[in-house]
Amino acid sequence: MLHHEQVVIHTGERSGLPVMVAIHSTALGPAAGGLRLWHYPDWRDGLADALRLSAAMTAKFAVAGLPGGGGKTVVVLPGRGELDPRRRRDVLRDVADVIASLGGRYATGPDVGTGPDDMALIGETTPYVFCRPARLGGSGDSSPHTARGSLAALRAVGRRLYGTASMKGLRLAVMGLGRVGAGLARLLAAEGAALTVTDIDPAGRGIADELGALWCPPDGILAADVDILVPAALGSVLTKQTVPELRCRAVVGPANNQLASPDVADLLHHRGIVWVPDHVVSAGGVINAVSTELHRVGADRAQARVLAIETTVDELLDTAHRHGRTPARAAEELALRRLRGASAPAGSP
Ligand code: PPY
Repeated sequence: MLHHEQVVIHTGERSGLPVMVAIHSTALGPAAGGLRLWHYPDWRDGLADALRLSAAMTAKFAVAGLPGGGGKTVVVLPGRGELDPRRRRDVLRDVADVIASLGGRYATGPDVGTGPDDMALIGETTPYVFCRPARLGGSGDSSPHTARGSLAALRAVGRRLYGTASMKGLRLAVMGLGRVGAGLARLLAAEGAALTVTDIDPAGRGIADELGALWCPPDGILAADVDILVPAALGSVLTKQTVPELRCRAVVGPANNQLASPDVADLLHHRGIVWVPDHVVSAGGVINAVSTELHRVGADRAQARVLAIETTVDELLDTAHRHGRTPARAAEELALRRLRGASAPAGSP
């Protein structure tokens, strides 16, 4: 797509760890995107993730029709375990310094490995942070909104494939029972979906029991005989090797970066499997945060914007069908159209 506008790699004064902020585009508005604290084999892998994830944030805003740009922060954690609380504070303060230095071109939020309390700490140094706890004036945990937005995307797919937006009786396999995955599984169970679920943490079995869902070991879920597969954990589950194993009619979930490479979207298409890009499905969290905290719309209007993901997916599937292309291509074209429109010089035809 486009080149990144700015990438900052700054070794934190306190933690000694490299803080990497990628600003992909501010063509539509100031950039936003979460802070990922995660383990990578090498810091360069973390940088590659920041570059990819920030570009996905640009597309997320553009397709959602919101005036925001794409950014992301990655801090590569050392070793394997969790950071101790003191070290974590140091990292968050270092991140806050870098964000403050960007003067509002970029605001952060939660991502893998971070949550509202981390945002509260960052907010002590810089105002450019979303999803602080409600008691501090933030919009709090974004995961329930991401789950609701994902359900909206599933309704559009349900309508196209089965003629009904209701999840009742549909067989869905949810991969990953973190905050978003478990929240979505709960919404689906409440609506009467037939669920199969998994997580790398065996404690997920407790959630399966609670929801009356079938538990499947993580390595079996991709081949589950279901209507829709719902990736809700870490990325790159769809590869040249795994696509031939799938037995579902659609893959629609909020996990970031589900495709190992962009051409996997074509493999899915050739197998007749509908794949809705993850940045479209997972937009609910950021839509709610930006709408309430930046655009200052009320909770109802923010919720309506989240639920509008259903119409967005409807339109993408329709465009894809009419033009014989993948929904991924349709989404990319829509994003590019909106970005080009924004960057046209004032007064140009
Ligand atoms: C994402 O949507 O992937 C995020 O990065 C989460 C987020 C949520 C709210 C504000 C900024 C980022």
